Amino acid sequence: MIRFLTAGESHGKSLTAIIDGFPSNLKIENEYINYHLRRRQMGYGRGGRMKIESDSAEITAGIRFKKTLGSPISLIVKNNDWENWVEKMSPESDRPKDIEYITVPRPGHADLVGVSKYNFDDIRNSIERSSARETAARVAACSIARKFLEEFGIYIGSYVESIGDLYPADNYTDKLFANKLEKNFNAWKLSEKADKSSVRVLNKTHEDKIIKKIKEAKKRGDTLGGNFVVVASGVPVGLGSFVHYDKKLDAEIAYSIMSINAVKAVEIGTGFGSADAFGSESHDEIVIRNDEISRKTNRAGGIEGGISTGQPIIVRAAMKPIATLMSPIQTIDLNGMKSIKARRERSDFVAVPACAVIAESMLAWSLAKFFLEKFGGDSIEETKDNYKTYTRKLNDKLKKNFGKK
Ligand code: EPS
Repeated sequence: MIRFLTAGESHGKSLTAIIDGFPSNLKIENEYINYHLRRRQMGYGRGGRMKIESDSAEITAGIRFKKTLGSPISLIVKNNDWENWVEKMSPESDRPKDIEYITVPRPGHADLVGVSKYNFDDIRNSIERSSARETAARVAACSIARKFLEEFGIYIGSYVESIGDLYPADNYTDKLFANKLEKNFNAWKLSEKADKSSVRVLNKTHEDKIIKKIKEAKKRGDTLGGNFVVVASGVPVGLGSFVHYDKKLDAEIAYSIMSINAVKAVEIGTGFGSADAFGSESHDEIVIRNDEISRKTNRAGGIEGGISTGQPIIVRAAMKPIATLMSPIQTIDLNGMKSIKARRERSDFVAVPACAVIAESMLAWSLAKFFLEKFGGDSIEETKDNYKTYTRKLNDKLKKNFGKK
């Protein structure tokens, strides 16, 4: 079983991740992790913090001469902004007298629920750990999973589908559901294309419209959310199971993606849309394609009965608008319990492009978790042997089993 934990406050000294359970001899280079960390920092509409940070991971355990040892891996991502917060965030010193107590919670953020739950007298204590800064540690940790999957030809990519209710005229997601993809479709190519756009969309006209809308939102002191799609290609038939609720691959993926800050909805395949269609318009006909069992369409998003079908995994998620508003909405001051406008805090205006990159990472984690549960192995060589034995002539096995009848 693989697992990871992260630690770190947004303006603390650093973020830490401990990753456990990967087999030995998997090749990992810092630059691979840093590449994905840089992708998380991109996107038009980010706030001032991304100008301060240039995230990179220091590997402090579990890897020797660029290969995993099978022992726990630990990674550190430094916060450059820490220099400006040493006094305000010190773990060792007593609280200095002149440090502001934050008493005005922002609606939509974790401010109020955090202070209520943890019995704090300063909202800063909620802000720090609930900040999406933590996702830098996730991307670093999950890049081990992503690299692991690539050894088996499993690739993950994403793109932004909408920001502020602006969708492209020709939506690529429909093509995914129609399953009309090129032979040897590689989902990473979607990210390569999306990364060239400042808002990670696949179409230039769409990008221009979105940039205009973000500019409008900024001018009004407002923020925006949006939808994004994450896809995995090369996933073999058989990850996940119908035997238990917590073995279902779609449930696992929904959990992973929903855990990302500001995500409010997750769909697998046509998701909510499937509820409105006839069965005949909803399910994917089983066909033989290039001598292999396949599906005519992929509205199921690559999962049936909690098990991967071998078709691309398609996940769509919705990110709500960032909760910090420069033209704030109404809240209360906990000091005096009077109505007041919410507090302003440096923040992003839009972070949907980054959210999609984080979702790629979480999807990689979920797939690697179920992949290793199925194929096991203490070394990557052993995992590869197990994988080959299973996948070799999978369809031939079915033919043999059923041919007798
Ligand atoms: C983020 C770092 C944060 C925010 C953002 C994400 O930095 P700071 O709070 O210092 O500006 O930019 O977090 C939020 C929008 C939020 O609501 O928590 C990051 O590294 O991604």
